[in-house]
Amino acid sequence: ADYHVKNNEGAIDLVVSSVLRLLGNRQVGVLVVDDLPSARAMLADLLRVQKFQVYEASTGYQAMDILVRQPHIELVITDYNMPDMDGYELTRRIRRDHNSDRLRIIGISSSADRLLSASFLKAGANDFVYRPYVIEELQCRIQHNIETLAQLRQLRVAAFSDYLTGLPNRRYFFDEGPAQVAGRLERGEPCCIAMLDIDHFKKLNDTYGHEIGDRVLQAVGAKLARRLDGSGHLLARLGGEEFSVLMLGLDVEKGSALCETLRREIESLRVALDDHDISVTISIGLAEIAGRESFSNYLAAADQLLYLAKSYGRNRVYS
Ligand code: GH3
Ligand code: MG
Ligand code: MG
Ligand code: MG
Repeated sequence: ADYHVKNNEGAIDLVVSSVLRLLGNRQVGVLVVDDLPSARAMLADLLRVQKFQVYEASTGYQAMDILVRQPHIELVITDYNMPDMDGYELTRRIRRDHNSDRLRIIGISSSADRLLSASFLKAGANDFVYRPYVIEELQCRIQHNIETLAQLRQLRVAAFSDYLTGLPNRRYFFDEGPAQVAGRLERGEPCCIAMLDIDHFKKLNDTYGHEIGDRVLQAVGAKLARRLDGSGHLLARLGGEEFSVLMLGLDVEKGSALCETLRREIESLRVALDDHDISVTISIGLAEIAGRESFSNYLAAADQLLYLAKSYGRNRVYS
C-alpha cells in the first residue's frame, strides 16, 4: 500500500478533526432563560436568524436541566428576575459544573439596581446588559463571547497536539489516558498500552537529512492515525520517533493482533522521494494494564518490552 506524502495537510486535518471531536464540536448552541414568553421569543428569534441552535427555558431549574442534556450549549443568556430561582442564583449554580472556558453566560435585567451587573459578573457571568438594551450592542457582546470560546478552543487544540504530525501530544496522552483507563477498568474491560518506536531512525536522518526524517515521521503518524481512526483507541506522538497507542477494551491478545497490523502497515508504507521511495519499520512493546499501577508505570513496562523487541531484531511486536 503506497502512501505518498508530498504534503501532510490531509492527515493533519484528519487528526485535528478527531481532536476537535474530543474537545467539543463547532455547532453553537445558545440557551435563552426568561420567565416572560414575549421577551424570550424575541431574543430566541434574533439568535435563530444568526444560525445559532437556540434552546429556551422559562425557569432556572428548566435551564439547568437543558444544560445537562445539551452539552454543546456554549452560551446562556439569562434574565435576572424570575420566580423560584433568579438569574444570579442560576449563574452561580451553572458555574459549579461549567467553567467559562467552555460556557459563557450573559445576564440581562430591567432592574434599577446599578450594582446588579457587578453581582452577576462576580457570580461568574461573562457579560451583562440592562434593559432596554440596544440590539446591536447585545449582538456584539454575544459575538465577542463566542469568538473568545473559539480562541480558547484553538489554544486547547494547539496545546494538546504535536506540531509536526498533528497527532495528540504527550500532554494530551497523559491528561486523557488515565481517566479513559479508569473508566474501562471500572466496567471490567481490559486495556493495554503499546510503545512504538521507529527502527534505526538516526541512520535515516544521517542518510537523508532531518527534513526527510520529518516527512517520514509525518507519514508514519498519518498511517497510524488512519488505521486507528474511529477505533476509540488513543494514539499520540510521545516525542522523537516514539508513538504510543492506548488500546481501550482490548486484552493483550487482541492488542497484540492490532500491534501486528500496525507493524505490517508501517512496513509496507512507502515515502516518495524525488528519485526513489524509502521505507521504515517499527518495533512495538505491548503491556497489559491490569490494575493498580500508575499510568506511567504501565508505559514504562511497555517501554521495557519495546527494548526487548529491539534486542530480538526489531520490526516486531513483543508483549
Ligand atoms: P532504534 O532502532 O534502537 O530505535 O534506533 P534509533 O536510531 O531509531 O534510535 P535513537 O534513539 O538512537 O535515535 C532516535 C533519533 O530520532 C535521534 C533523533 O535525531 C531523531 N529524532 C528525534 N526527534 C526527531 C524529529 O522531530 N525529527 C527528526 N527528523 N528526527 C528526530
Ligand atoms: Mg423576568
Ligand atoms: Mg527512540
Ligand atoms: Mg528508534
